[in-house]
Amino acid sequence: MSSVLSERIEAIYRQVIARNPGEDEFHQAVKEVLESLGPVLVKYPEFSEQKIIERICEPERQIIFRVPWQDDHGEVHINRGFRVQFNSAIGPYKGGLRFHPSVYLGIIKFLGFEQLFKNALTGMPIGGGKGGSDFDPKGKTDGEVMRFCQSFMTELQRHLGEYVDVPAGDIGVGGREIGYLFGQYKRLTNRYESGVLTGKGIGWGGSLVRKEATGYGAVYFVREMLKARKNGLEGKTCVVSGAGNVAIYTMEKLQQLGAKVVACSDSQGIVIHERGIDLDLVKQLKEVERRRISDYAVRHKDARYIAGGNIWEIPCHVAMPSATQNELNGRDAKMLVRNGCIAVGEGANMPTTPEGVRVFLDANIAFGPGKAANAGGVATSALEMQQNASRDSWTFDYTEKKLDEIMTRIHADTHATAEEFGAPGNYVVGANIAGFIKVANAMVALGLI
Ligand code: NDP
Ligand code: 2IT
Repeated sequence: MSSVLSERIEAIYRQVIARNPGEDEFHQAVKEVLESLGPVLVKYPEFSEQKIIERICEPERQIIFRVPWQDDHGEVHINRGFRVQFNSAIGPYKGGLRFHPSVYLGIIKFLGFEQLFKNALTGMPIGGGKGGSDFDPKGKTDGEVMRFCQSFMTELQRHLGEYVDVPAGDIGVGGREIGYLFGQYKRLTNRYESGVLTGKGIGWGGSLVRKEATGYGAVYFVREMLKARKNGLEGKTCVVSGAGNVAIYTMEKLQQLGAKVVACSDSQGIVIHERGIDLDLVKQLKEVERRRISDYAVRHKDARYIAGGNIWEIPCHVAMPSATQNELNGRDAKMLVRNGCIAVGEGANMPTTPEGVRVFLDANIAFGPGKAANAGGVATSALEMQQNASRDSWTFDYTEKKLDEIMTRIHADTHATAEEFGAPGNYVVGANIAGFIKVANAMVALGLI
């Protein structure tokens, strides 16, 4: 990169920090993308003239609202709701809702920023957005979660629509929450507008494979990375962090493809089961009983539970961080490399710190960044929107085949883009550039809006 160019990109980054103080995760996500863009500006001078990077870093709209609700004892609680509508150049805003006590504007903005490039990579007509709340669903009754979701949607509904903004799930938002949110949207608008939310139940407008899609897709991406290196998943030992939606279906597909998953986790600790994780039990504990992963070791005496343990200390060939941002740091990455890890696929959004990413790239590990590797979830959301628009529902096999094709194509695109821009094998550069170019071209075509 010429020094003039790097100075220009540096200046843009400094401006992002100044305009968005205290939003560390957003700064981190922006920095990683900007670091990839030097060669793009050389090839496409119109992107500089039109100030595309500056515009892309500024969300189109940011909505923050009060969410009052009552618990089962009649006590009043007030949470904060967010929706950041980041970019609609290639389609309506699309992206999940996160309910977690750590949520603040910086988290939602980082997720929205990642989302707009990820969505472009899917090849589907969806823009980028993200939302959520600092509400903590843990320990709440179904009634409390329902009342919270109804209050949240009472405000959010005015900003949504199948051609406007289409939320889905993320941490703390699964099938139960999408049901309550959709019910309230339907009641307030008096419209059965199926395409306004994705991740719906199969009996009321949902798509088969959406529940499995993020995890399955991430494994397909790893399969493709290994294939490019003349290797495969059969017989590999894997470690998957988290025990939520993404982690569960990552483990399921790894097992289906002949790999052995020896550990998973939740925010309290890790469980190690050398003969292979019993996925039916994880599903029962997490999807049905909503319990802690520590209970796994209560029911399987030959499994080990370590409270507060570090899952990346467990030797494995393939690591799939599938819990949350910045859960795998430089030290963890070094340990994984030392222990023989050959591939990392990010099921979560930005789970690896910048230092960790550097370690993996320097060690020539096959590293699939979240933007590319976890795009299968939102891609299948777009397939759900297609089915809703045509009032159709596809079979599991047909939908899964489409997901596989999309992930295989995202791998090929990001691989080829990395090569074209002088960084062969670097999927971080490949994903950032391929996603950016699609959005930037649309923004140029649509004029200064
Ligand atoms: P879930 O709520 O289903 O599961 C989240 C899992 O991660 C739980 O095991 C949770 O443990 C753990 N976790 C959450 N926050 C933390 C934390 N701060 N520290 C440690 N562990 C934590 O969410 P999903 O599986 O849907 O999401 C997981 C990741 O995947 C997120 O980064 C999300 O953005 C990303 N993602 C999700 C997609 C989807 O379709 N759902 C699509 C693409 C990416 P505990 O229960 O103890 O809190
Ligand atoms: O991070 C993500 O891609 C998601 N949480 C899924 C978004 C979606 O709209 O399906």
